[in-house]
Amino acid sequence: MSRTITVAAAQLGPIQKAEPRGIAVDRMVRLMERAHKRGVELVVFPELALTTFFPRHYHEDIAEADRWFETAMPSNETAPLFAAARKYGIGFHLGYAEIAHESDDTGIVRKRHFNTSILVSPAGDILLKYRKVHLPGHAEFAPERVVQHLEKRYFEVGNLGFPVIRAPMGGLDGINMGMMICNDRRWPEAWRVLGLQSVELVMLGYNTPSINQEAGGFEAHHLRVFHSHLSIQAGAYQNACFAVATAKAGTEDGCELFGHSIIVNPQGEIVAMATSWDDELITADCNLDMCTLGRTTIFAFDKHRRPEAYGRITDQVGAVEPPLWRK
Ligand code: ING
Repeated sequence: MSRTITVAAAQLGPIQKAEPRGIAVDRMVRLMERAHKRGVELVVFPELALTTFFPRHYHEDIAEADRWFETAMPSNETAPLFAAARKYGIGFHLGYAEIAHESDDTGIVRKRHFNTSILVSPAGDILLKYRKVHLPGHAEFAPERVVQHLEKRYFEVGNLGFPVIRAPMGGLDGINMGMMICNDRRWPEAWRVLGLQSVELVMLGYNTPSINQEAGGFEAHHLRVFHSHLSIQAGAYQNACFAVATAKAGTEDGCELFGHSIIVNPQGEIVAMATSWDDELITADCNLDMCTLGRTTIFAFDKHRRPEAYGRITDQVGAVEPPLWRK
């Protein structure tokens, strides 16, 4: 009997700045109902799925940005999601902005802010939590930008690493599941840390502008979706795992985010793709046995990796200049 689970990317259309969380949660519950009708066992919602992509908005008083964060999960606003999961027997991945009161590296307990995702069982147990490591953008107002991207202002770098957990999901008694968030997908290091923990299913949400917002050079518009798909397909192929990548899409207060959520198999093939930039459910049957081929041949890490040659990957942050050739 193959180890197959039916998964869905539950893509969300735009959430306007003025819209309360309840609007998004209602839309997400409707997507979960649709997922149930299609026999879906695990639903992946986007990054920061409860609100508009608020890092595009500058708050001079950073405390004002707390309005975009959740101080409890579940909460009154998100309880309907957990209730729907229980009602339909569906697990779900949710991205949201998290306020946590916990100690930092100096041991001081303080109010901390993270770009977070959780994996929730049908019973409502939080099986896994991840906090975004690769925060793109900038921390101060950037007047030259078309639109701000202030993730470095509002979030701390995630402090949970890239964890993988083996847990029951759907009809299976154990699946190796891991998460990353948006910009993380562009960094092969993130995929490989998950791959080195035998991940079988990577879940990620994203909010990605459909046009280049930095005045930093030409980039053809069609390459935005291409680069996203390229990163996810490569990550899945090179780590012999499935990936479910779910967009928050459409035009939020005049700023367009692209959709085209995808589900990718361990061969790097796109097995399902959204074609709208609105609420849309895409589904796929994932036979996890497909992970075996890659990780026992080309990507049998224990047989082929040479960590002694990889020192620069963890020793260095930025690139250095190479030595100059001399005859
Ligand atoms: N968004 C974007 C992403 O990595 C970005 C930021 C856009 C980076 C385009 C580079 C190019 O998809 C988030 N939220 O990380």
